[in-house]
Amino acid sequence: MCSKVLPYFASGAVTKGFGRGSKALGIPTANLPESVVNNLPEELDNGVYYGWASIQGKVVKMVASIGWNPYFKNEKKSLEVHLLHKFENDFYGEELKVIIAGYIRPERDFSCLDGLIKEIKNDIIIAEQRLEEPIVNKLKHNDFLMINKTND
Ligand code: ADP
Ligand code: RBF
Ligand code: MG
Repeated sequence: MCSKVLPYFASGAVTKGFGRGSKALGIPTANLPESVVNNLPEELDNGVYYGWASIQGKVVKMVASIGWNPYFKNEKKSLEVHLLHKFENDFYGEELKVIIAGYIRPERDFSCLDGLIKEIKNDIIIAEQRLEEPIVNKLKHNDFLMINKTND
């Protein structure tokens, strides 16, 4: 993985995803709009990443998946973000900003859903650790995440 495009900054309104009930699996993923996905640089390989996100004025850790989700054989590329924070309500339509800070692994196929979920839980452990490293940790203070689009 060539990291010259990292950290990568992206933002957009949270859209409806594939509705496969990833929430039921305990891993809801906020999907970014197609326009954001289509504008991702070629150098940003498909795969799993960690970084920071801001939503509703809060900055939280995140893990993200970029690609075609081989396990589900998607026909559309997606950028899905699982925020490492418990939210009481959905936030469809709200502005989500992300700083994709580092790469974890390529996307893989799995022989069962259980295997995929275990791998995602491991991605979360890796993300939690890497986001504590000083250089990566300080990205959470980046203006990109702080500046609110509204004028209040
Ligand atoms: P969809 O297929 O529409 O993306 P999901 O089952 O993946 O549906 O759920 C994603 C939605 O859940 C998000 O768009 C957001 O509104 C909500 N949500 C609640 N908690 C989280 C979280 N921790 N991370 C990401 N999304 C969350
Ligand atoms: N889908 C895959 O097909 N293969 C993967 O390796 C994979 N890794 C993921 C890692 C993370 C951190 C996240 C948030 C999602 C990943 N997905 C992957 C996408 C997953 O299939 C999708 O979010 C499902 O809807 C979860 O049930
Ligand atoms: Mg989703």
